Amino acid sequence: MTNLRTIGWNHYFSQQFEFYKEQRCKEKKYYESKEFSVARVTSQQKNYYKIINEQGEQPGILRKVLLHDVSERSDLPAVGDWVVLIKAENSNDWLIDGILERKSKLSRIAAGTPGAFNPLNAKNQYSKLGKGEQVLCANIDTAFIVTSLNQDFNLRRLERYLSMVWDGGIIPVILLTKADLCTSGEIEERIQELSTIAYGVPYHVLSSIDGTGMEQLDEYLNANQTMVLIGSSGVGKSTLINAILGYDKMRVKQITNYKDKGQHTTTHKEMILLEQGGIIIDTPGMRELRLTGEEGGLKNTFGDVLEEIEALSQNCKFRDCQHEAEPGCAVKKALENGELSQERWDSYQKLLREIKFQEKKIKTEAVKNSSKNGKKSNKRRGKNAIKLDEY
Ligand SMILES: Nc1nc2c(ncn2[C@@H]2O[C@H](COP(=O)(O)OP(=O)(O)OP(=O)(O)O)[C@@H](O)[C@H]2O)c(=O)[nH]1
Ligand SMILES: [Mg+2]
Ligand SMILES: [Zn+2]
Repeated sequence: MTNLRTIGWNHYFSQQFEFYKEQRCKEKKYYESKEFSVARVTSQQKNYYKIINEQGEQPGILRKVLLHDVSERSDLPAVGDWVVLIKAENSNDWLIDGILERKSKLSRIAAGTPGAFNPLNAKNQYSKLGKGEQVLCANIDTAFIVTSLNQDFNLRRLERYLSMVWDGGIIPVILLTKADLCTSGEIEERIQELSTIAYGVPYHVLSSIDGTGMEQLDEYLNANQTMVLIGSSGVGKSTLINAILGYDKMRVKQITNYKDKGQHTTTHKEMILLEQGGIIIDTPGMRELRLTGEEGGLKNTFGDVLEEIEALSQNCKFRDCQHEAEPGCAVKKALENGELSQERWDSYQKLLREIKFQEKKIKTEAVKNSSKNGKKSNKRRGKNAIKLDEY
């Protein structure tokens, strides 16, 4: 029998569950005679869910009403969500009635464009939810951003992952894999590069093959938390899980002359329950990384740049200097003499432009939709959706 606490149940959720029941019973007569229980979503493919509770893992069936009620994809359960079940009429089935509020979430814009949701065009209940924010997984404590120390290593990509994780209210930890393929000089170099972008983010140098650094993971693995591994395909996420478990549970790519030639091996998110309590979620390598979220994530990722700019701009000739073409700009000067990293500044500017562009686009769409549908378009959905370059 699974103890809910070992799969992440805590006070935050139990309080909400009480509130949920109360509200439901007040809301509709229908609920008054109902029995409620909770479960955590372990997998999701379209409308097919698997959930786990004290009785073990089982299929999770959405109440039809729920599908009707939601207006955006992100309102549907995602892996890691805690869902409330109610007992169906005239059967012993338990149905998913709703989601408890997420403590954190990892999300991105679903492939395609964040086209406006228009219920009038709905083909069916699922596709009506279109391509907005896609919650990859919910209620995560720690996100391991995995990158190999060799070919995959890319600071710009790491910045994007960091933004995504911060945005979702999750703590990032960077895992640098395949240490066995690098010389100590190369590793030092990588760490040096990393320190220019990931200030204050813990990182660990590992090798799943020869065991280097694996003991550093114990502090996370023994803390009864929900963790997720994200990163490009082939960086060794599944191999790492096998190394942690001590047996080959996950399928990994067999590469004879492994360089970084990984192709997608993991095809869907998979939740692994750790013996000591806690959960680790394996994800397929992300081919595209489009962030949703506010500038907040960006601010965290580029906090050091922002601080520097703020300090420097004290010396700009104009108080409202935009650091573009103004004369006497201290930021421009710092870039010229190398005091401020040009690459980092460019990368920050690029992401910022993308956010601004998306904000504008979303506003225009919102206006269009509200006049078309005669009602307010959903604000949350498109909010600050950023479409980022694909790697
Ligand atoms: N030398 C070396 N190879 C590794 C290490 N970790 C993983 N690999 C190899 O890298 C390849 C890809 O590993 P996977 O674990 O399948 O990568 P993944 O990140 O799960 O990839 P996707 O499932 O496609 O997202 C495999 O051939 C692994 O054997 C490591 O620490 N050192
Ligand atoms: Mg994998
Ligand atoms: Zn300036």
